[in-house]
Amino acid sequence: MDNLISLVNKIQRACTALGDHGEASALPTLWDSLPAIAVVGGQSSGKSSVLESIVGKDFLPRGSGIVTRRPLVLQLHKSDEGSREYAEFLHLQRKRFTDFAAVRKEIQDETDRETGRTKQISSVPIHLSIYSPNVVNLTLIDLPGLTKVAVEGQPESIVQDIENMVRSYIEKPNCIILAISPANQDLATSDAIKISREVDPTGERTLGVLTKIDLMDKGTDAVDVTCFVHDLDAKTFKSLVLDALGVIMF
Ligand SMILES: Nc1nc2c(ncn2[C@@H]2O[C@H](COP(=O)(O)OP(=O)(O)OP(=O)(O)O)[C@@H](O)[C@H]2O)c(=O)[nH]1
Ligand SMILES: [Mg+2]
Repeated sequence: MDNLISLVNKIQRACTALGDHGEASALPTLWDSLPAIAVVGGQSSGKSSVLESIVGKDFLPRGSGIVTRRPLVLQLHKSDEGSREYAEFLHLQRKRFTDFAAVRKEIQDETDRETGRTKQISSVPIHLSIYSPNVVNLTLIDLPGLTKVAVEGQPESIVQDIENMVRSYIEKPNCIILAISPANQDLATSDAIKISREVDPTGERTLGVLTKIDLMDKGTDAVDVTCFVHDLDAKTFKSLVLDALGVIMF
């Protein structure tokens, strides 16, 4: 299995180097047949924060407004116990980053190189590899958040452009979807659930993730929120969660 993951990682890097990153094209792309795990959700729902929690490091640009503006393909490589953690970008191959604050800065700078210092987006992914004894071998994809209106400096088409880009990643049958919804909003308004239901109606490859549990109103119960999605009564749902099925809460 480890050999297979390592092979997929190599092919993914080769695809990016060759400019094949799932853009709409008349020809089928190799990128489209590779397995991936992608986060989707509304802007500022906490997608990048969830990926940081999985890696256990503070290294992604986070904050209010549009933050993630290019897809980030994050490859995690488990290294030998006791070895030093470092990060490497595909566009800066000779440089090893051991300071993760510098990794965040490079992601921001590399985003600006493609889009300028604007609020615009680009579908050209940034490739980042992290080598650490504390990670599992996985490839995760961070995506820009879905929005409803264009803000100053953005073209009118941005809402549809982001949706098309997100869709191009998650509609692949071999993409596992981490559908991120903030728990302090009604789940009936969740962009993540809306789009993931469209591309994966049976929920076979979708995992719901609730963020911002700490910001829920006093007296509200996260289990009530989640029962809505699963159409279950609270007791059944609690037993399912105990069996570690369905929902992760950050
Ligand atoms: N209190 C609280 N804040 C959170 C939580 N998760 C994320 N945030 C904050 O919410 C803001 C947005 O988080 P991001 O991780 O940047 O959200 P995102 O979905 O990646 O945003 P975009 O890339 O702009 O779409 C940041 O200020 C985070 O610190 C949470 O569980 N609790
Ligand atoms: Mg983000």
